Amino acid sequence: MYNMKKWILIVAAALLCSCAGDREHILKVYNWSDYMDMSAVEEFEKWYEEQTGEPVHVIYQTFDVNETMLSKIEKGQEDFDVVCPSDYIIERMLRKDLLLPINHDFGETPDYIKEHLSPFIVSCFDKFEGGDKNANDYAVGYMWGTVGIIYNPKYVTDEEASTWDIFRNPKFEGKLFMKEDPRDVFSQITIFLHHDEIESGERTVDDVLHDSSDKAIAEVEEYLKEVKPLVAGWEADFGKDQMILERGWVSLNWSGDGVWARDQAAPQGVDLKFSFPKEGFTFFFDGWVIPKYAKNPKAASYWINFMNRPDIVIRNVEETGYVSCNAAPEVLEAFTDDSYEPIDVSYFFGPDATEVCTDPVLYPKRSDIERAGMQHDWGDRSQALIEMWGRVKGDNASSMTIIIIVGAIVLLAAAWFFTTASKRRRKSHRR
Ligand code: SPD
Repeated sequence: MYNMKKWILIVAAALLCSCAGDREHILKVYNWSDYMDMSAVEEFEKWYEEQTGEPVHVIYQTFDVNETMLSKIEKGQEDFDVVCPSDYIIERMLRKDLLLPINHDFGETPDYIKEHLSPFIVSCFDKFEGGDKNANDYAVGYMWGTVGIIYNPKYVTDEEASTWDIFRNPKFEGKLFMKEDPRDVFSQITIFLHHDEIESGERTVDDVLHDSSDKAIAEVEEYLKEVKPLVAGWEADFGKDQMILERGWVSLNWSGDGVWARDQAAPQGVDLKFSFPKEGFTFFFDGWVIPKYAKNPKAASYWINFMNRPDIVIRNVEETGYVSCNAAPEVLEAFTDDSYEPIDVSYFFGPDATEVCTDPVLYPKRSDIERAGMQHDWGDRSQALIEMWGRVKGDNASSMTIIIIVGAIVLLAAAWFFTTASKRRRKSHRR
């Protein structure tokens, strides 16, 4: 028996060692769901081996909200090699010293990042509030976009969809979808509630977005409690499908999901549009970063570089509907389409791009971008927002719990009734 135990331990230790040894050939990627052409993952494995002579196997996992990803790294210290948080979470990770700098030493391999990253993205990353660190040294933009409203013009007018107030309109009861993302929802609603001050110049969108006071949170809480009875669902990623199926008419959503849903719905005869509400809105930047618990930072920086190779950029944009942070000429060409009116996207592609025929949801025109603001890390105040969200959503949870408990009691009672009745029948048969 003792020998048997000893052998089990030896085999387990050998297995553990061999796994640990393999870790240098494994790349753990943690990305948003529905955020990549998955054939690029396999292609990366081949490309990496060609470039470095070393094999690599990608383990690809997904998340739906920033906070899940952050908690796995911050609290769980999980060893993801490369992850894709949004702007304000990148700031938090910088401030908490959770990131490694990106190494641009690619040997003979071209540096696609430095070659083609949009100057707009670099200047926005310069404004990240990461303490004494510049976000451009620790993060490379992957996709960016805006938060707005996907709507179905069969049921909703352009006028109705031009304001965040649409979520309080009883006409759309049971047809409204809200993002299950406290921070993105908070930001749009607080902009809406303060649009008078923004219009009068008393405050800027940025001032309003920095305001994490109890008062600001209470105002949004009140608005959301009013909205809640009208909402059909709070969704992390299924809102776009609900819109295609016409179960939803209005959805607070990301522009990339707007493009994707619109393009999927059109062949089915469903028309979907995306609006940039008049009161203002936020834009977001999701970027690749290497957490400090990474075990394969070399393959991680090659991954980030590969994600900026123009053909991979184009495939990922086509697959997801989101707009890349990469402004290579091939990308501009791929998304130029004469069926659109010319718009000014020089802020993104450079001074020559003042009249480009491109999709204005994918690449918003300069005047729309000027109405948007960026979200920042709230530090310890983030907790107050999460608590408010819990209070707004909480009633749902308790009524659901009551339904489950009552359902379980009814089922148990029915089971007890039928078992006793059949026992009684069998007894009376025997008699
Ligand atoms: N399908 C997931 C797309 C991820 C988009 N990220 C948006 C982040 C906004 N804070």
